[in-house]
Amino acid sequence: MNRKNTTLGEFIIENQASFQYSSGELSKLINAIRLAAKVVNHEVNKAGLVDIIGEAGDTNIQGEDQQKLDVLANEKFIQTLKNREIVCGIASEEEDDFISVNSNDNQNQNKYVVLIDPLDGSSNIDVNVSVGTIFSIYRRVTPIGTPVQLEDFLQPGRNQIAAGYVVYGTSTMLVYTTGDGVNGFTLNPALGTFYLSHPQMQFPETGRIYSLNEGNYVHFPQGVKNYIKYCQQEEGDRPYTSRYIGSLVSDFHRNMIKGGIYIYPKSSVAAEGKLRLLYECNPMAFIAEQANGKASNGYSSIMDVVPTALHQRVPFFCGSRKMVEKAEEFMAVQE
Ligand code: P6P
Repeated sequence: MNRKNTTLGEFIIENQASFQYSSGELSKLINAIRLAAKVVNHEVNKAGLVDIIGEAGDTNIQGEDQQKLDVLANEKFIQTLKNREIVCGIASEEEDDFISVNSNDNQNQNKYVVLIDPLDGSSNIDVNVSVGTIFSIYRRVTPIGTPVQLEDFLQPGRNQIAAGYVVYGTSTMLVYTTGDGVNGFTLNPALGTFYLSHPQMQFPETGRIYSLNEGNYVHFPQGVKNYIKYCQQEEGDRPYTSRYIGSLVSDFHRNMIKGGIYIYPKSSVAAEGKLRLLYECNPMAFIAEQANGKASNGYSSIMDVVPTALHQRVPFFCGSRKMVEKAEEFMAVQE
């Protein structure tokens, strides 16, 4: 059911049956993420205030050591996910290794692994620019006990069963997919309730916005340079508009609504680009494809990349299908 103003809780229950693995556990998992998102949203929204107070010393008004918000977000999501007996392992941008949940229980059959970027773009916090949380959910491959990195975490993005993001912007939204389209929920802060505000979100087939850090132009591959020049030429619906927030979730979200492409390519200073495959690119790629968009490494689908390391980076081209295809044409020619 996609009735606007349905609450996220009602939506999860009403659509649970449509989820092929429906056993209620994924619903509990999405609910856990919903709770953590509300807690983090509260902290993000008062960050500026705390910082002002924090400048009086290196502790906050409660006398606690002031934690960096991305560390705090990491702890909140991990704590919330651990509390539910449905996750066997968690990987996070903030953790070197994955965290095994209930690792002393060799009969642990909790069936999901979750990979998260708890607060992407956190360097924007102190300049009051929107940031986001990104999550990716897989079914474990090993049948029981402590999860194994290679089998359970290093799965291709094609195996994801759910993915989503929270954007802490002018309003806070949770946008996610379980493989049956993409739906966006807006938080009513007065009630602490997410309401379905953007049912069945779709990327426009094309668009006029391109998002990348042109400050790195001199380091880009020739194909990217040629694509940028294409965007800037005066012909047909071009020149396009350049919009780059420095926060993947925000750039992605705007481009999904208005049409556009986000690019973080490899370069002479970043051999594989900057973004992480497992907890940034794969979840955003799953959402993009579910919204009739496209996500690639400039040559082939991101979700077909077979991961080799938890924090590996990949070049990322993502957005309106025709814009990604055009960028891929320029990447193919340069070789
Ligand atoms: P740069 C934030 O650190 C992030 O991972 C993405 O959210 C963002 O799009 C990108 O890096 C910004 O990187 O190198 O342009 O500052």
